Amino acid sequence: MTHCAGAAERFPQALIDALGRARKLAVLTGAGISAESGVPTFRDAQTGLWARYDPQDLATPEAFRRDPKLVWEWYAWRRTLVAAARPNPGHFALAQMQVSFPGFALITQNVDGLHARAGSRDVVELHGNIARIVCSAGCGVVEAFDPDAAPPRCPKCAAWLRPDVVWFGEPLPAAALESARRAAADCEIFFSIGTSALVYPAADLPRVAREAGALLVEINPDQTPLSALADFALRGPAGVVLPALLEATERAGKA
Ligand code: BV8
Ligand code: ZN
Repeated sequence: MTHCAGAAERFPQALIDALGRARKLAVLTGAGISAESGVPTFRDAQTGLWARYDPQDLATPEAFRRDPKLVWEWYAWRRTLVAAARPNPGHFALAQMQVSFPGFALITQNVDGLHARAGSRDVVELHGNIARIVCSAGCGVVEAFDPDAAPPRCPKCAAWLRPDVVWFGEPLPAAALESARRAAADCEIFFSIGTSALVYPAADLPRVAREAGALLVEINPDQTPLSALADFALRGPAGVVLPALLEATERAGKA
């Protein structure tokens, strides 16, 4: 069921009723929820200097081995974008939902840390966090390094430092993936918000939830491969739809 939702629009009553009864929600977010904070999505044309690179070519161990300086500078540019960004009403609505619903799991593919900055707790970061810097040879998180080196070297073993994100071809953190799969299997309503549903294994999670009997709600201005599977496809920007949905749920006497 597709629904063009926005602040002025009414939501399907069946969705409001389901939210009124639900105790356990699981939410998966992608780059789209940070679009209204000014953080380019993964499949947006990168702006300026980076317009000629495909993020999927740069977010790989091969690219880092081939040209560590280019990859390090791409992430340094993205870190400045993220540091200048502010959480938007979509992030804040999810932080509010975590308070309103007894069971609420927030799983993100994003590496920008904006959910935590909006007040969400226990965020499951499937693809890591761009603000954390680690040794590429496994010494762990490195707090202090030469700001002018691109990339800097590990103070312990002199290997290149890298952002603590999951590159294509790398496994996701096992604990994060396990907790995301458990939340998806256990929830009554699963939200897929601002993701093109193309990157695995994150893109498996809505199907895990659906097969376990959950209602599937998609919030995205565009169609995705998941839309046909969704019980409710809310067509609109997350920063508008989520606050409106939360308000409609509160008006109906829940949350
Ligand atoms: C792995 C961190 C195995 C880095 C990222 C099947 C099973 C397993 C793996 C695979 C598989 N098939 C293929 C693979 C390989 C690959 C993969 O999935 N490839 C895809 C492209 C086919 N997967 C992997 O490599 C994963 N690793 O499986 O390893 C393994 C196991 C053991 C041992 C060794 C190996 C790793 C995947 C993680 C890659 N890292 N990010 C970084 O950020 O630099 S993924 C990257 O894409 C970002 O995290 C991003 O979040 C993610 C997904 O993109 P989206 O978030 O969906 O963003 P996108 O731009 O695509 O879409 C935005 C959406 O928002 C759009 O739909 C748009 O309409 C919408 N939107 C726009 N504005 C708004 C909005 N929505 C709401 N409101 C708005 N205002
Ligand atoms: Zn090291």
